Amino acid sequence: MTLRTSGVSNCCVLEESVLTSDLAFQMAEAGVCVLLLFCSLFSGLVYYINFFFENGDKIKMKERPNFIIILADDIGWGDLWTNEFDNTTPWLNMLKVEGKRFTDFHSPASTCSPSRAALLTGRHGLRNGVTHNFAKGSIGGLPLNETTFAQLLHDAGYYTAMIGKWHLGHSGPYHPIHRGFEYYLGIPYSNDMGCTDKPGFDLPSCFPCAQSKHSSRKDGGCDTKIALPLFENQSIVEQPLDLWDLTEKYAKAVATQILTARNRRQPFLLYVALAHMHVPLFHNRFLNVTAKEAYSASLRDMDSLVGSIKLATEAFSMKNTLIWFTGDNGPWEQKCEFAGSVGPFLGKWQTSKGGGSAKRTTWEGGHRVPSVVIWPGHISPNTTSNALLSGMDIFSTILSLAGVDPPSDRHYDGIDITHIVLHGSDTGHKSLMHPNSGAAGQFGDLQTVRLGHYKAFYITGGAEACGGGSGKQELHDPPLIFNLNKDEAEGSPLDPASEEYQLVLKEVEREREVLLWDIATDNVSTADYTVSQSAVPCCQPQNPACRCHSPH
Ligand SMILES: *[C@@H]1O[C@H](CO)[C@@H](O)[C@H](O)[C@H]1NC(C)=O
Ligand SMILES: *[C@@H]1O[C@H](CO)[C@@H](O)[C@H](O)[C@H]1NC(C)=O
Ligand SMILES: *[C@@H]1O[C@H](CO)[C@@H](O)[C@H](O)[C@H]1NC(C)=O
Ligand SMILES: *[C@@H]1O[C@H](CO)[C@@H](O)[C@H](O)[C@H]1NC(C)=O
Ligand SMILES: *[C@@H]1O[C@H](CO)[C@@H](O)[C@H](O)[C@H]1NC(C)=O
Ligand SMILES: [Ca+2]
Repeated sequence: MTLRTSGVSNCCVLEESVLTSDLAFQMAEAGVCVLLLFCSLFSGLVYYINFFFENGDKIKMKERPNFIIILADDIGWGDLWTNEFDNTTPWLNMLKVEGKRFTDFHSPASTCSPSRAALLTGRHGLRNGVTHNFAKGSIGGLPLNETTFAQLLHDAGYYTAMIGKWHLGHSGPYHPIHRGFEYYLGIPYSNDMGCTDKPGFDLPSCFPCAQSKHSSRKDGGCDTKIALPLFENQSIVEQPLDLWDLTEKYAKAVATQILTARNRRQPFLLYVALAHMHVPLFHNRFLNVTAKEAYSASLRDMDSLVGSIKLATEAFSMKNTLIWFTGDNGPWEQKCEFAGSVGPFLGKWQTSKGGGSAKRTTWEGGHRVPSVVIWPGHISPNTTSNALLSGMDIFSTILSLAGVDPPSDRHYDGIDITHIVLHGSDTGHKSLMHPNSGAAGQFGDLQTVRLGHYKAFYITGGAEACGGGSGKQELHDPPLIFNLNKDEAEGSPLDPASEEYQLVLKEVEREREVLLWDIATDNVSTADYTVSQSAVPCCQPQNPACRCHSPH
């Protein structure tokens, strides 16, 4: 079978002849953006497709499943599978219909670095040492004696690659290439931590990168001096990167990595940490949208990238692939129309005092995130679980499915939920603690406790709201307790004199003591948060804005 393409129009002919009508129909639904993305994806890969067909269709993969973990940035619970945005996300809607959706799933923290560290290690920040965000100039990162699921799967024979945002220390041995990933393409931290030549939508809006030493300026957190770098392995291949073709680059890299694993006849782990939905927002570069439409255009762009990841597994017959999509924390409310939706989880007790109740807080909007998992033939399609779950469970669950044991000289907070994923059980965590993530208290301290459908706060505090206000930190002894079954908006705490309150309080205290004691007697790590100018990624220090271009 020989396929040839020369540009978009031929590419679309290729699709019609190769794809089943079912898939073509789904793609039509997903709209022009996906088609274009898909075309550009495959126009670069026809060589590989030729190679693949000529080498025989029936390459047998080992029994162990492939894993693709897709982590969105700052996405809101209400951004997916709600009426508000349903027309915007056809591919993620398809994931929901083909897989299992989790409605009570929580990011391990409500800000980037701690959430990602806990996802990769299955341990709270109090154990793995990462309790707040790393900076552009951080010399440290996720402590080196913490073990990521990528290291464990790699050691067990998996091909491992990461595409996207790391934010766990990029300097020296902290770079993803030393933390279990054989290949890396992505940005070392958030996409607002450096300028680009064509800035995306942000508040305040940012200037392009400086062109000369004299034109550099600083404004409202936007730095025009250090451009956002794109790394491939340990090399900066583009600085500043072009936000507007990042989606396409990531889509191509995903397909190439899947093919690499296939050619090596190894099961694979792909960790795809999207730049979407963090500000600055960007979208398909063929669209021209207003600020008001920027969020949904970006959401659609993210959805098309998820679609091309799914299509790549199908196009290369990698049916034995589990894809798990979730988010790292809730919406960044302070960014107003450029922030996502918390859905019904309004955190009313907090907002009535003037603070924001999403990202950086332990209100539901801060850490309850969308989550769905598919694995054709293994996970019942179109099912939902309301079990209390955490992003840390991904660690224990994929290791269990791969038959890999994590190191036994430390304790884990994630649980193996294969019984929920595969067998329809609905029993998750009895209790789950949420770490302080910037809005109140010491970073990382576990002062918010979920117990069944109850939630207790020993400390409250608001993040900055759209328009500026932020609620003051308040200690609560006895804690505020909400019944989420009756009050998902966390508006009115239970009466401390009630029998219900007293029963819940006893159990909350017990669960919290057990966990804190367990952490106190565990092997825990400490992260180095020292900052140095020398650690800032800069391809050409003598150039304004650290500019350089890749050779290709
Ligand atoms: C990235 O590193 C891997 C592993 O060392 C290597 O196989 C691959 O060729 C590298 N890719 C690039 C573009 O440097
Ligand atoms: C985008 O739309 C605006 C308003 O509709 C228009 O003024 C502008 O020229 C358009 N830009 C491009 C590049 O088409
Ligand atoms: C999925 O489940 C929902 C709710 O149970 C149902 O309304 C819908 O028709 C199902 N969709 C498919 C494609 O089976
Ligand atoms: C901590 O590490 C030491 C040395 O590796 C080990 O002997 C001990 O059992 C570990 N503690 C826990 C709680 O796993
Ligand atoms: C990491 O190393 C430090 C210092 O050697 C040690 O105290 C800690 O227990 C180690 N962490 C783990 C998880 O083993
Ligand atoms: Ca984030």
